[in-house]
Amino acid sequence: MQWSYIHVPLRYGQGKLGVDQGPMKLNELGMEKLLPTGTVKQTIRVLPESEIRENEEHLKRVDGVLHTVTELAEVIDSEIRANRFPLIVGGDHSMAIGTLAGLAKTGPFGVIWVDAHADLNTGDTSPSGNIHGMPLAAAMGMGDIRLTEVGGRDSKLSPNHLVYIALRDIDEGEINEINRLGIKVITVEEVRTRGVDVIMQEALSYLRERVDRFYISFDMDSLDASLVPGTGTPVDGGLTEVEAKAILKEAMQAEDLIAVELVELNPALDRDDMTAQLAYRLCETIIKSKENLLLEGETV
Ligand code: DIR
Ligand code: MN
Ligand code: MN
Ligand code: MN
Repeated sequence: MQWSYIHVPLRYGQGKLGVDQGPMKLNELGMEKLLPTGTVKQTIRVLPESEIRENEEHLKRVDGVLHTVTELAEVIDSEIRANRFPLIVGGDHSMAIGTLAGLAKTGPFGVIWVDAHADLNTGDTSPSGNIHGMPLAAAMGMGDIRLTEVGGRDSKLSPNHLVYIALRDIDEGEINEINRLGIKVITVEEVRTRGVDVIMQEALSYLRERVDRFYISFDMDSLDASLVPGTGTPVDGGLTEVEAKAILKEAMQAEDLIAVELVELNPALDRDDMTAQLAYRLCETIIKSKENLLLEGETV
């Protein structure tokens, strides 16, 4: 199996400068060395600042987001068809509109969304107008047509094909939708009291009853605020590094995992590169968990 390493230096889905530098920062720390030989590397294009209009109150910089996610959807689709395993690094979480749309082109799939936030807002419910708080709504066909139609008209994701982990800062409109749609939520408290093994087995069985493949999207703000100054919206009460690594490891060792995404590393907000170093260590877990499994498999 070949890896596909995809940079998405997108920041237009939120208001803070610097999140576009996340992917390059990981490279500076040595990502290239971690990636197995034969990895296909590419960077998705992002519109220059000069082409961005800042005038849309409830869907900020939508043209900038659309440009990049439309291209990302195409790339994800072709990488999956080429039988490669995408590791997608961002960039803000609005990029997942492209990932979700791209994956949907090859059929149904499940999602494990590790995040402090539900990212289930629409332009109507969003308190911020930032599109990084909207990717899951867009994938489910809710909200502005420009976002829901990325990669085709059909809905990309069914609400019961989604499991949230580490959710703890949810907007009112999102709470209503989570309840209305009956979306599965696993809190940090549950991760801690029941253990990562148990909650991951539960999440995977839940998805496997419904779909035969899944992807994991990991927002750096799922970690506790004390660990991640270098993310745009840190929230207290989050995961420890050990818990995050264990979640990623269990996901990576699942044979039905088809892609992994790591988002919202903002080096400009960071303190002594601590968040970047942590993101790098998570990438190390991501890559090694799958590679060791492949090596074990190969020696049998
Ligand atoms: C908030 C923040 N729910 C919003 N979302 C963030 O603007 O919609 N997502 N930070 O990662
Ligand atoms: Mn690059
Ligand atoms: Mn997010
Ligand atoms: Mn978040």
